[in-house]
Amino acid sequence: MSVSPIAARHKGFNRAEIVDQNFTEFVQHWNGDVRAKPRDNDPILPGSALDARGFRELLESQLISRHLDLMARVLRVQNKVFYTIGSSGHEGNAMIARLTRHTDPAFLHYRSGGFMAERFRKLPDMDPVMDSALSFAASKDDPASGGRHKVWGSKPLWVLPQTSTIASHLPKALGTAVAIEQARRIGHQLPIPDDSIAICSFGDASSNHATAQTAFNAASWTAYQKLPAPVLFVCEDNGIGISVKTPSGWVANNFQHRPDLDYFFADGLDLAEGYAQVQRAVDHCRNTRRPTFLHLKTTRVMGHAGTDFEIEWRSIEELVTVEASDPLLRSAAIALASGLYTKDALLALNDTLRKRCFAAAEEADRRPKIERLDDVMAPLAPYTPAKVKAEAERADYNDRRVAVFGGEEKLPEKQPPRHLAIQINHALHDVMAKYPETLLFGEDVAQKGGVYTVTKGLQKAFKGSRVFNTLLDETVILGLAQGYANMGMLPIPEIQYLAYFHNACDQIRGEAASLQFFSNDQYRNPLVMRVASLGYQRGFGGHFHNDNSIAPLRDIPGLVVGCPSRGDDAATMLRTMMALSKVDGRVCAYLEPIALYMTKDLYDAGDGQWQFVYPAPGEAMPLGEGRVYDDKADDLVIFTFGNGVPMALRSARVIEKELGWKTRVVDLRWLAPLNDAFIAAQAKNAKRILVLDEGRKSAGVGEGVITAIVEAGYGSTPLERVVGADTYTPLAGAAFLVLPGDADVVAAAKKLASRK
Ligand SMILES: Cc1ncc(C[n+]2csc(CCOP(=O)(O)OP(=O)(O)O)c2C)c(N)n1
Ligand SMILES: [Mg+2]
Repeated sequence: MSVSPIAARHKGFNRAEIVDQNFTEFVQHWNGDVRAKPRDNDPILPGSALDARGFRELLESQLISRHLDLMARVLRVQNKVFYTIGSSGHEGNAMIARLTRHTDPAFLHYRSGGFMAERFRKLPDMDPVMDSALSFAASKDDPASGGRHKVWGSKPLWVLPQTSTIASHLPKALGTAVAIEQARRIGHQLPIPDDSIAICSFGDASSNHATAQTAFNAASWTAYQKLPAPVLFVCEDNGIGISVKTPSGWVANNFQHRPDLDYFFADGLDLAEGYAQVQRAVDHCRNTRRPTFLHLKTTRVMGHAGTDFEIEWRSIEELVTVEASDPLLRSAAIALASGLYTKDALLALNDTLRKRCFAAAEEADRRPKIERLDDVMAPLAPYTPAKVKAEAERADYNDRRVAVFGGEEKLPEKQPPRHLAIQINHALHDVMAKYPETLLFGEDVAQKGGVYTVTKGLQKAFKGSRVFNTLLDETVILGLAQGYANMGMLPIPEIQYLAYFHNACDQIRGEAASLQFFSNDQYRNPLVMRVASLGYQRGFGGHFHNDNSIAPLRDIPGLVVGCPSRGDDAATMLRTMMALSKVDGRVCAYLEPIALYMTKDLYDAGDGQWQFVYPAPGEAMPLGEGRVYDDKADDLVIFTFGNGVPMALRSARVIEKELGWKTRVVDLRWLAPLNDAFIAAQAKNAKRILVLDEGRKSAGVGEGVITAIVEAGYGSTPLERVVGADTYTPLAGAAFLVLPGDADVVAAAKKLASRK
């Protein structure tokens, strides 16, 4: 590419100013042939698929995007704007917005100013400039995130806000595409037209990310089986990621020949040329319902962000070359050559939009900011207890459950007490009967019924469109869940083992749990993630099947984490989690203690005391409510959960025999958020306290329990903690050296007894 003589004259430090000046000077110095002014419906240039009206609007969208960037650079230093990652060089993505509908859900790259400005045209009375300015200014009035982040997002325009983790939005975009198609098969009414497509844009460097690759792979895997997945992946290739160049030709080379991911190229630097190319990709995706990869050529001017002084690490020649590829220069040339604009008219348009962006930003700066912590957190974890309770206890689906369980007399509440695995299985049948929009999926959950047969029979009862195996990829499983949720369904994804949640943690941490926060609760992705969890398996050893760390779940803002230790609690907790999702849009993690799945006895072999009667619908467990065994006892109070509950109950017997103490066992049941008030109330009259936490010593639940006790003023109560060691769990019997056992609980009680 030849260096623009205009650009070459400018060797200054502030590239934003230079890029801005380049446009003006380019227009002033332009001296090509001018055609007769086209009418609205005429091609903008001979042979172009884009008409003059379309070009005029796209050009305006491009200029709005550019001037928002320029405004941000200027006002950032005045502390009026708090974000400077721009869209300059990528404004051609406006074509994608023009060629799609505002009801096609969009998950966008952070350089989507052009796309947004254009999509705003799809609905009347919307103002891309003011809305964007409010987001740049982190104003409470920002209609996308309420001032929580600079995001591209809009509820009426179906742009689900993205944070800045690159690639993490691809799995849920694919999930949304799959959900659009699956809705029909389960009789679910979509909130958007049936032939919608999901749009997902990202950068060239991001296309290499594992999370992106997993989405491409899953898209191909889907299409390979002739299943529809109408997702339009848009790779905005500017040839660089911050400062690392993408090898020339890599994106085309990497994606051109992927089976079942249909590749299209479009020149995003040239509206007249690129429009038909984008149109081909969009039409292909919409008509064939196949995953489509649109390789959109872009460039990046003005650096990665305002903080990126490219001149410090790139040669001026290179910078000038890049700046010469600015798509706005090409658009200016088209505008002038087509006769649509005179030089004066184009410069006037440029100036008008510059002023409009600055005026909006100054106005946004005068608008209120978030000033109270409560306001920051308001959309993070909405909770309407009365509604949740009513929904969890709602039992108006008797006909459906009778059909599912095979007759009135076969209803699970009419059966003898059973163990955890069976009661979870019953509870799943029940919630799937209750919520026709519920889907259950994961690895091996269908015909096999899961590794532990917990999901046995569900596929038969609810058919393959509602209960199905996914490919082996936790990131995709959780991406699919978000996609279904985005389309109004109530997904129950399964993670086969807790250790494998960690593979995909960001899908909950960075994405699902953050959506309500970053959209000011305008978007919700309710889901209940089931995870086979924790240690103590005797038959199936080793760390990865016995992972006992829930630390990565506990600190995810807004996430609800629960762990039932017995079958009846499992049912009532699941009902509440489903209701929390349905009513308040919450993301929930339901941890199933594997070692208790088949446990039937408590004290002695054959006593059957760890089996419980299935609670009939109508009963539910309030969020945060623990279960207390022997609430009058106060010599010793043991706080625990999961496997710790039967362990504590067994130990209590020994302790009574050996120390004469009456022990109260407190099953927390809900692990996040911890119910500090409940813990304090249980600690209040305790003479001594034991915290029994089967997780690891560091960052385990026990730390939270002890903090709640101390903060409530009971820190002087003699206290011991029995907790797993800070290590991975070894195979075979050695595992039990690592994990707390009955003997450790009794020993800790004796230690308390020996204290003065
Ligand atoms: C998972 C993750 N890793 C690292 C980053 C930091 N980061 C932000 S943008 C970026 C480069 C992205 O380049 P590309 O995908 O080409 O997009 P571009 O900025 O060029 O449009 C990096 C490394 C991030 N946001 N997310
Ligand atoms: Mg890039």
